[in-house]
Amino acid sequence: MIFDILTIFPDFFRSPLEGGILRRGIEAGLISVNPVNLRDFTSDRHRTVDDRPFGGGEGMVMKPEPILKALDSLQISPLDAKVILMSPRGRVFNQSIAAELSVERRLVIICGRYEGVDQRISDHCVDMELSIGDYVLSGGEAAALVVMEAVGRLIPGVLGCEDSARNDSFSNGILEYPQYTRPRRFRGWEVPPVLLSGDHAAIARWRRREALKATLRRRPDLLGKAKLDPEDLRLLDGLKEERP
Ligand code: 5OB
Repeated sequence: MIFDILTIFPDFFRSPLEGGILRRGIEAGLISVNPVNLRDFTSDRHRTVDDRPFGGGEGMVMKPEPILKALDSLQISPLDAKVILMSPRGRVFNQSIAAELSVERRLVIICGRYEGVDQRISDHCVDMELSIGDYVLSGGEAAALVVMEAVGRLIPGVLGCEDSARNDSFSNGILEYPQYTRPRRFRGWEVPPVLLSGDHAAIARWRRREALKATLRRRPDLLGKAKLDPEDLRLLDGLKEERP
């Protein structure tokens, strides 16, 4: 997978690419990241990438020319790449969009700044606008990093087998069960005894119930789409009874 990142802050991506999952993918030759500086595609002395909005109003808008020139320089064919604009107006990113994008050969990610990007870029050059949630950011760079990490780890071979099995936990649509490690007793706080019992079936039942309980209490919105079997539904009925 090639990630081309169009940004006025190419250095923003330096240290995140030097460690973690993206670095592993890069070293294994499965991922390459190409930060493209939009200022390299300006032709004035001040390397201007923004201008005042037509119609008046606060703030500045990203000019279309540098973005279009940067896109042209990549010589992408529409068949082997998707162009994504990071924007608070986009579809809200989630695990199923990450999975959808992980099968692409190349993702071009445009990071907006200022009050936004000239709409003609969206209308004529972009395949998908993505938001990472309902909050204000000064630019799309941090959002682009989130997308790269979530997509990158789904590319076959990027994670070790142990980690890739753990993907399945969020993919079945509910929250994780709580985890504990040594010591058994810490400042008087005990680990749930069932986890020390050696009874693997009992442990699996306890974990499923705790996962359902956490989801019901914290993220009931997830239960509508989750893959639940009849035993899960029975457990949920019990949990709803005991709910404070
Ligand atoms: N806020 N997702 C949430 C975003 C965002 C702001 C962005 C881009 C994606 O750019 C300013």
